[in-house]
Amino acid sequence: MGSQNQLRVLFLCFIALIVGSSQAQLQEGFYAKSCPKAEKIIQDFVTQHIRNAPSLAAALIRMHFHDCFVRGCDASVLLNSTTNQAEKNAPPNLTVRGFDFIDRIKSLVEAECPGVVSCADIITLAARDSVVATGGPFWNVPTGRRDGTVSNLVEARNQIPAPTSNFSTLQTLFGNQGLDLKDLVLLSGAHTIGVSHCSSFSNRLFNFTGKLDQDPNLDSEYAKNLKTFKCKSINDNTTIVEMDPGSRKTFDLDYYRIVLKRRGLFQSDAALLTNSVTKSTITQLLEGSVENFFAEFAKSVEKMGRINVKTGTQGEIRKHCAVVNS
Ligand code: HEM
Ligand SMILES: *[C@@H]1O[C@H](CO)[C@@H](O)[C@H](O)[C@H]1NC(C)=O
Ligand SMILES: *[C@@H]1O[C@H](CO)[C@@H](O)[C@H](O)[C@H]1NC(C)=O
Ligand SMILES: *[C@@H]1O[C@H](CO)[C@@H](O)[C@H](O)[C@H]1NC(C)=O
Ligand SMILES: *[C@@H]1O[C@H](CO)[C@@H](O)[C@H](O)[C@H]1NC(C)=O
Ligand SMILES: CC(=O)N[C@H]1CO[C@H](CO)[C@@H](O)[C@@H]1O
Repeated sequence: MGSQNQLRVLFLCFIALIVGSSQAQLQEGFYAKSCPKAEKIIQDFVTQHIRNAPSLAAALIRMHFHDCFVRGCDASVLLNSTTNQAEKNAPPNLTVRGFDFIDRIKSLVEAECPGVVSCADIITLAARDSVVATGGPFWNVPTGRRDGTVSNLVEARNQIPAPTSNFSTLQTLFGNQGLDLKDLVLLSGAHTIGVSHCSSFSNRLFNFTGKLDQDPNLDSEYAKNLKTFKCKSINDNTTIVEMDPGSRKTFDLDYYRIVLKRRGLFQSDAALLTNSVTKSTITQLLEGSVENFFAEFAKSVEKMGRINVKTGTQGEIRKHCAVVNS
């Protein structure tokens, strides 16, 4: 190596040092020294419990999405309301589940290494482990997120897409988070697992435009079936419906087949067919292998997991995930 090259390398190292110290980054194995067993504790707990309660997997990946879309992935979704109304109490969160589950993981991790592992990383890792436990892809999760101290209902209401969202609203809300149309399609693919309450889509069955009509973009046979066997009235807010009937516990490409058949439960699912880019992304995914979908899905979730993260000295490591440290 010539001395000029050596100098150049030295200079680059120097720059890297400055950048590195002023703005900490997420990194794989962030807890390798400070809490080497953390990832394993989380993975074992998730794997063990999802065997008996597979519906938890869906709850956890959805929680990660709701967390990241409001103030970044900072576990703000876990905070209880105090003087203000927390995200938890916003309409989209009425149906978010798994809070106790995260609390139980947190206490195991705290017992191993107190005050080290953030609630935000626990959600992110548990979401990945849930996808794995339902037969989906594994990916390495960069860690080092810190927990936020603010949770606000109005922000959740404004930033998390609603089941009634049309294409342009979805594009805007995902765009606001630095996510593109490909990410929108891939992340929506998580609807291959889990369930919905009738109330999240019953407008499409009973009163779509206020004339006691049905959404023409929902397959009419399927609508009839839902009204006969599942969602018998517009006031039913307790019955749940599988989003991928027959395989709600397996992570696969079915969601996209369902959407193409116009059997996605939400207007937001149907909206993916109203734009040429998202529509062709769906057909391409279906033409490709499941391995291809897995790799692409993992990339998009990893990207989502980087939204507006707090690192270094920002935020805090909460002691209890539901409350900020005093
Ligand atoms: C594109 C915008 C999206 C909208 C409008 C949307 C909306 C919804 C709604 C309304 C439910 C049913 C809630 C209920 O009634 O119980 C639901 C469930 C679910 N969503 Fe989404 N979602 C979107 C994107 C996502 C993303 C990005 C993910 C994760 C990567 C995700 C994962 C899930 C999962 C796994 C469930 C099932 C939850 C369970 O079984 O408890 N969704 N979603
Ligand atoms: C947070 O709220 C839940 C539900 O209201 C409650 O069960 C839990 O004890 C609260 N957690 C803390 C740490 O205050
Ligand atoms: C999509 O929904 C938004 C919000 O409800 C509305 O303002 C907008 O006009 C709709 N766009 C289209 C193309 O229908
Ligand atoms: C249907 O929607 C219209 C307009 O929003 C409303 O006035 C009416 O009460 C609704 N009917 C039912 C049965 O919910
Ligand atoms: C549905 O939920 C609303 C509040 O969101 C409640 O007032 C109503 O009683 C519920 N209906 C049923 C049938 O449980
Ligand atoms: C889990 C959770 O905190 N759910 C809350 C969602 O918001 C409603 C009020 O809008 C609360 O009653 C729920 O407890």
